[in-house]
Amino acid sequence: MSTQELGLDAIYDLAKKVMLANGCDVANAEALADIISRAERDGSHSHGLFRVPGYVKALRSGKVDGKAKPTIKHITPAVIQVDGHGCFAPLAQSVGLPVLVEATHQIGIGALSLVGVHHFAALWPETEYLADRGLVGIACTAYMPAVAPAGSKEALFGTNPLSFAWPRPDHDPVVYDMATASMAMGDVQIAARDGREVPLGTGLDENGQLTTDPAAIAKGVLLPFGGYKGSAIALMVELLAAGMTGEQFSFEARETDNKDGGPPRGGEMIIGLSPTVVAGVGWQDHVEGFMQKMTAIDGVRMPGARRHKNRLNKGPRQINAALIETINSFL
Ligand code: NDP
Ligand code: PYC
Repeated sequence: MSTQELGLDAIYDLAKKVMLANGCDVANAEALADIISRAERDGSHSHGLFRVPGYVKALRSGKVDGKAKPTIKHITPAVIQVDGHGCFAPLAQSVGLPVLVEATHQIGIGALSLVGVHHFAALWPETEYLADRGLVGIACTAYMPAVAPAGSKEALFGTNPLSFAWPRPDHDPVVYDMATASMAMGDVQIAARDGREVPLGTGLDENGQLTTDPAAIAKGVLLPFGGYKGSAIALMVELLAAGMTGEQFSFEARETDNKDGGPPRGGEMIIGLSPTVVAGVGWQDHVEGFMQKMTAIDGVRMPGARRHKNRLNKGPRQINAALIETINSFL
C-alpha cells in the first residue's frame, strides 16, 4: 500500500476545505474536520479520512444538510434532546454535550438523545468528553442492516457501536468503543482494499458460507461478536439508539436511505453518570485500587490505551495515497 505523510494540522485543513467545498457552513465543516483529524491522530483509521468520500456523497446527494443548525430541547432537567435537522452527528454533539455535562453534574444522571443526525464516526469522542469532565459516559448508535442476529444469516442489526468511558483523575480515562459486529464495516472495507484476509467467523458470503474474504463479507453479512451475547448487545443498541430516541431502527434507515454511500439518518443515545453524586466521596481511591490491580496483571492493558499512546505522537501520519487523491478530487 502506497502512503503519503500528512501532518495533523494538514489533515484538519484538508477535511475542512473539502467539507466547505461541498456545501458545509463553517460550523459543520469544523465539527467534521475536528472529528476526522482526532481519529487520524489516535489511529482510528476506519473513521477518519477514510470516511470523507461517504461524507461528500451524502452532501452532494442532498441527504445531509451541511448548513443545518441543531436545536436543543430540555424534555426534563435530566433529559435533553438535540435535533440535528439533518446534519452530521458531530455538530449536534457539540451543541448537546456541554448541556448534558451540566445536567449530569447537578442531577447525577443525564440522557442526551440526538435525532435527525447522520453518524459516520467513532463514538469515543463523545464518551471521552464526559470522562474528561469527571463523568461516566455511555453512547451508542444504530446504522443500516449489516449484521445477522445470532441464529440467522439475514442482516437486521447495524454494526451498532457501543462506547463507555470512566474518568480517572491523574490518568487517561478508560474508554472502550466497539462495534457489536465481529468487526466494524469500515475495517472490513479497509481489509478488502489492502488485500488482507479477516478471521474466520467475521461474516458470511452472499451464499451464507463462512469466509475470510472481506470483499465477500461486504456483499454478504457480518456476524455479531461473541455469538448470542454480542447479538443481545446489538439488540440493546437498536433499542436505545432508535426505540429510546424515536429515530429509525437500522432496518427503517435502509428503507428511507437514498443509498448514496453516506451515513443514513438516525439517532444516538448518550448517557452521563456522576460517580461523585452516585457513589459519593472517595470513589476515586476505591476505583483506582481496582484499576491498579487490573493493570498489574501481566498482559492486561486498558481499553483506550492504544489510542492515548498514539495521541502523544504529534508527528505526521501515514495516509493511504489513493485516498488522499480521491479526497483532493472533491475540491
Ligand atoms: P476494536 O475492536 O478495534 O476495539 C474495540 C475496543 O477494544 C477499543 O476500545 C480498543 O481500545 C479495545 N481493545 C482492543 N484490543 C484490546 C486489548 N488487547 N486489551 C484491551 N482493550 C482492547 O474496535 P471496532 O473495530 O469494533 O470499532 C472500531 C470503531 O468503529 C469504533 O470507534 C466504533 O465507534 C466505530 N464504529 C462506528 C459506527 C457508526 O455507526 N458510527 C459503526 C461501527 C463502528 P484501543 O482503541 O485502545 O485499541
Ligand atoms: O464501520 O461499521 C462501520 C460503520 C458504520 C457506520 C459508520 N461506521
